Amino acid sequence: MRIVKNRIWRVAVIIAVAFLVSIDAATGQEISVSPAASWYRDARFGMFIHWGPYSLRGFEASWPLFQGLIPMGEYEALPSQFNPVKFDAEKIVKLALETGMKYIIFTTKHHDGFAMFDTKLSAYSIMNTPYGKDIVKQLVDACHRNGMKIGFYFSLCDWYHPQYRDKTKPFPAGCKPEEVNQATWDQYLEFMKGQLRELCSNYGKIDIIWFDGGWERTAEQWKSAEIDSMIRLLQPEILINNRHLLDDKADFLTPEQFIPTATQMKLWETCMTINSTWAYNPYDHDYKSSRQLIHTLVRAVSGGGNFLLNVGPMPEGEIQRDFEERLGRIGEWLRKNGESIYGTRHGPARLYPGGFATVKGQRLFVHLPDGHDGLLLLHGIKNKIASIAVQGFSQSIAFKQEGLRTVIRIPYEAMDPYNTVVALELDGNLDYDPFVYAQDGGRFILLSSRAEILGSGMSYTLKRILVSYSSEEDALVGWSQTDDMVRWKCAITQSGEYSIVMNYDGGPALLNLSIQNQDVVITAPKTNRLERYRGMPRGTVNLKAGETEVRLHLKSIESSSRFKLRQIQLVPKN
Ligand code: FHN
Repeated sequence: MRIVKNRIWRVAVIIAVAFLVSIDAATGQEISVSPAASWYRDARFGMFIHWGPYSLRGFEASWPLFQGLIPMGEYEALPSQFNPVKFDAEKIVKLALETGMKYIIFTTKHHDGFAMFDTKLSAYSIMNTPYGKDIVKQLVDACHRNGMKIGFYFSLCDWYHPQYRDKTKPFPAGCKPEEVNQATWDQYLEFMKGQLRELCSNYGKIDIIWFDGGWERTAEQWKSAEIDSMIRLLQPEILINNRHLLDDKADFLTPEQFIPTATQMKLWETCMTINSTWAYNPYDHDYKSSRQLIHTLVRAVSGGGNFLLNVGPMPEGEIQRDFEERLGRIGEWLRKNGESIYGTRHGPARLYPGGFATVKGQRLFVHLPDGHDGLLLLHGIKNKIASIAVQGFSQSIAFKQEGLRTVIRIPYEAMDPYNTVVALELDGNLDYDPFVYAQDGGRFILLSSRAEILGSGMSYTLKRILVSYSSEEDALVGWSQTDDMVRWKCAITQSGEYSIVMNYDGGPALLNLSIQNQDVVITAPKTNRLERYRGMPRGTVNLKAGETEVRLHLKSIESSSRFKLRQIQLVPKN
């Protein structure tokens, strides 16, 4: 009883201190981070592993059942052939370490219900295969030996279990709540809680529970709150993701296969495949290049998120060569540039057009994708810059700082083939001025590349013409939802009437400009070729001097239309 009391006390302490609010350096946003999650926030990069008997067939985990690609009986017979004699947990953990990954998330049970661990609650497990050994235990022990954090992916839905679905019906029938009576469902929940208890009790310290498969029920039906509490009692410092459908209790959000562009108010982690399949698929050669994967890592971390990159081991337990090569390149890049990734916080939104930046104490890291012309124009740094260096390049870098503008020229020989990191040593913690100031004549040019993206549906696309900045093209694209919104911060010095001029392509669309408690409806008729990105007067607004937030959001757009915004101008009329 004392042990439980001790655990309750520790959980209480963690909750009591819970959710240290840290102010984000670049945006001033408050992000809530529990003390237990600080290692996770600093880790930035992890390995996802999807593996089970389905690897024998070289197709996706579980989903071929749903797609009718294999009869349930044939799929459920796969474990009888599963004997991954080349599985080497130490080798996989060492591969993750050499890649620069700080944690591993492993599929203990996917939607197919097959347990890759020694569960006493189901015969459908690794223990009843020719292999017959606990894969999860081997991996956990190797992680503990090597200082690698370990998390368990666990699917709430279980298409195998007779109390999860009505198995008298051909799958996928039988999974709906109304097809399973309450008593049977309660029995399934007891089974599921039992397996979670096994995973949280039998393998020592576990760092993350990565739920998945929640879509077939509600949080109430999953009894997610009860499960969340049970897990935290068993593993007081564990982190739990949001896929048990409890965002408020979740330690992090889990965008999948994309990088969110909007500022998130919680820790988040993008999970992504190297090709397009989570499991081993020898027919899927849709590989992302090492370059793309490094850029994705940089974009995720620059946005304040983590990147969880997936591998699907082959049937005998090895990782395919195509993946090992890419992980090797990423590891090389991180050995040279890791300081700009680990332990950093996201940098100012759009420090430079289309740019990505990370911050750690007095050091600001500006990330330049390969192909950048090396001419860097930064806006808004109030600090005095003590020095500038390029990671891996010994010579100092010339720069000119004039007020809030800093111009840097990176020599070609300093550039990295994938992503160049320019490290600015500041005279203190980053003091960033997000405001847009008037050009000569009092005109404000609110560039897309200076906007902070608040909406959910948009992506930021930059097509840079590497000739000079004045001809650079950038635009905010993908406007489709009424909560798609961007904001700028302006320092209005001259009160008076201003014309609103918009440079865009596409339409028709209807937008709303909110500024100093005024809402101006802006129409965007469909542009013809000559009007593309030309400044179009869209109305007027009276402004007072002072710091001003300008928000533009979509009111409506036809589904067949697209809208690409390059900039909004506020032009004084007098
Ligand atoms: O259906 C699963 C899928 O197989 C995979 O596990 C991903 C990883 O996040 N999650 C679900 C799809 O969202």
